[in-house]
Amino acid sequence: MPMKNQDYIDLEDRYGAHNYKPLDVVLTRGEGVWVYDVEGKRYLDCLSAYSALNQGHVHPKILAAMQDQLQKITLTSRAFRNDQMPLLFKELSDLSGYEMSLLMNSGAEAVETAIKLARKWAYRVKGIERNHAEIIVADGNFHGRTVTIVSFSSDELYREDFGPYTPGFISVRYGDAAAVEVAITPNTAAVMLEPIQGEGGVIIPPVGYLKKVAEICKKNNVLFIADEIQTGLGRTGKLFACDHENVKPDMMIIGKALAGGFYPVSAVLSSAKILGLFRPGEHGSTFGGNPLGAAVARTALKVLVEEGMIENAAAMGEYFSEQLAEMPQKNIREIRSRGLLIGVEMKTEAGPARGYCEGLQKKGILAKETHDTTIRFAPPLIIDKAVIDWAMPMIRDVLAK
Ligand code: IF1
Repeated sequence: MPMKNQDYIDLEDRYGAHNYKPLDVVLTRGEGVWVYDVEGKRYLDCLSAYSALNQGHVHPKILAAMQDQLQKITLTSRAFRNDQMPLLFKELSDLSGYEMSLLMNSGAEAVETAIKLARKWAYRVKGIERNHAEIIVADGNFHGRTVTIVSFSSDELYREDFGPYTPGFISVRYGDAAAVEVAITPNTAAVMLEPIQGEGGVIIPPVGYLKKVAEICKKNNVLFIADEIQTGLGRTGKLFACDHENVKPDMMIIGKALAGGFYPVSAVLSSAKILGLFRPGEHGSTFGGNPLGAAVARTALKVLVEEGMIENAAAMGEYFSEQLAEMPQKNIREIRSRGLLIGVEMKTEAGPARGYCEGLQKKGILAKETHDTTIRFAPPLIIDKAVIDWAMPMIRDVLAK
């Protein structure tokens, strides 16, 4: 007897830590916007691994690049050099306009890197007394799971049992630039924000917020750090979500789709003045900048740009959101979207978002709730109008129930 969905679920429950509550679908294959479970059922992926799959599942060109690199060399460590990482540095710089970058693996590691760098800048350049640097963050933030990062989370679920906490963070209301200004002290090193809060529920700040925060930072000699791990690399219809306001943060953090879902690659992008502060030995990672990840990321960036995925995200995002807005709205409180990052907040009386995601799953659409009331739709950026037209009647059915 071949194993069924439930057999895998039982094994996972029995032998794996229970730090997740996934939908009960066991995927075994993916192709473009589609995924298939172990019983052969097809689903439209409307989560894209939280935006790590902007290029779609198993993009053939990224696959070829990975297979090619796998046969050459996978890991050198940074004790030696490799011939892929420098090309990725150059291509990242050409694409983003930032002078330099530093490569890590997970998003949380890149966030930690940015925090370390901001503190170092505070002591070495700004002249803040050592161990006194403060970083301003926003209520409702999500930047990862390390102890330092959960230290400034406002979600008790992420934080409660994991103290003692790392000091040096001040959290202010998201979307309120004046609150940032009030929180600045002579010890402020940086302000770190998501341009749109993903986990927070696709919270889009008021127009002008990022611009104002950037100006406040500049005026007060404070670094502005954008966490674009989820919003970057085309998700919102521009390369970076900050581009919608023509804001260029002092540090830009990216991850997820940087390697198209094939491999964990993250990066901090910045100026030579800031990134140049790290001296040999002060920071690093066994796998960071490895040739396999670098080769994969180079191709993942290339297809993102050359195949017009960023423009497609803008066009299809608009179409998807319009279609959602035309549906019966009796259960819907608000639709928030930028490009293909779409949050549908349900009315509280309409019941938990989880139930709607389970309803969508039955129809062959995979979406994930965030918090109790918001359904997030974030398909790969290669989705087309025909697929949206296929999905929409089912989304309408489920959301109108
Ligand atoms: C999980 C959430 C999304 C991120 C931003 C840093 C990181 C993330 C803006 C850390 C990661 C992930 C982590 C993943 C689920 C997912 C998530 F619901 F948990 F919050 F996307 F919304 N900055 N987000 O969104 O990156 O270290 O994970 O590579 O299950 O924790 P990472």
